Amino acid sequence: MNTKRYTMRPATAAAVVMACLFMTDLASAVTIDTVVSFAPGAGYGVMNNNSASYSGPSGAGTFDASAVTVLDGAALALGGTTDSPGQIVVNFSTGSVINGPGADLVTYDTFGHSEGIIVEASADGSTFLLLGLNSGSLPTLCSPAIPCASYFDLAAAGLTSASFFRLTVTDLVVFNFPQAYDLDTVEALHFQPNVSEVPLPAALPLFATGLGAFGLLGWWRKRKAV
Ligand SMILES: [Ca+2]
Ligand SMILES: [Ca+2]
Repeated sequence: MNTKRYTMRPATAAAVVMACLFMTDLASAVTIDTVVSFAPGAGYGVMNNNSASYSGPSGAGTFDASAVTVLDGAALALGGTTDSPGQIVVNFSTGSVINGPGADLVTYDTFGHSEGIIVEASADGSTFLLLGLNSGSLPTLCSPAIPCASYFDLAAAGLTSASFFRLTVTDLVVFNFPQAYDLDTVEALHFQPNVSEVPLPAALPLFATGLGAFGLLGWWRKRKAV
C-alpha cells in the first residue's frame, strides 16, 4: 500500500497564508462608522464641498455622523482654536485598526487651510494614548479634490490594535481660524475585522481554493507514484 502523503512545504504554506491575509487587508480598507462623542469648540460647523452650507440628513448646519464617516467633501469643522479646542471621539465598530508597516491611520481635512490635530488611540474607549499630532500648515490648502492627509502609526503609542480615536484641535491659534480642523473622515490603512464580521464570501473561498489546489496536487502526485 502506498502510504506516501503530500505535505505542504513550510515556506509554501506561509506564502499561502500571507497572500490570504494580504487580500483580506486590501478588501477591508474602511473608514470610521460611529461618532462616540463630539464637544464642539467655538466656530464649529458642518459644510459640503468647500461651501459654507451643509445639507446632511439632519438638515442644513446641523451636525450628524454621516459628515465624518465618508471621504466625500462633507466635513465637520471641530472649532475652538480661540477657546477650548473642539474634540471628537470616533470608533470603528466592525473591527480594529492594527499595527502594520508604517502608518495605520489617516485623518482627512478637506476644507480651507491645513489646521492642526492631535490624535490619540484606545482599545477600550476609556484609556487613550497619544499617537501624535499634525501641526498644520497655513500655506497648505485642502479641498475634496486634494485632501490634506495626516498619517498616524499605532507603534507611536506602543499599541498593537485600537478601535477608538480621539481627535483634538490644536495649532494655527495665532492665525485666528476659529473653525479649526475640518474633519472629512478617518481611514484605517491596516484593519482587522471582528471575527463575527469577517465576510465569509471574501475570506473562505480564498483559503478553500488554496487548500483545494494542494489537495488536487497531492492526489495527482499520489496517482503518479502508484
Ligand atoms: Ca482645514
Ligand atoms: Ca465626510
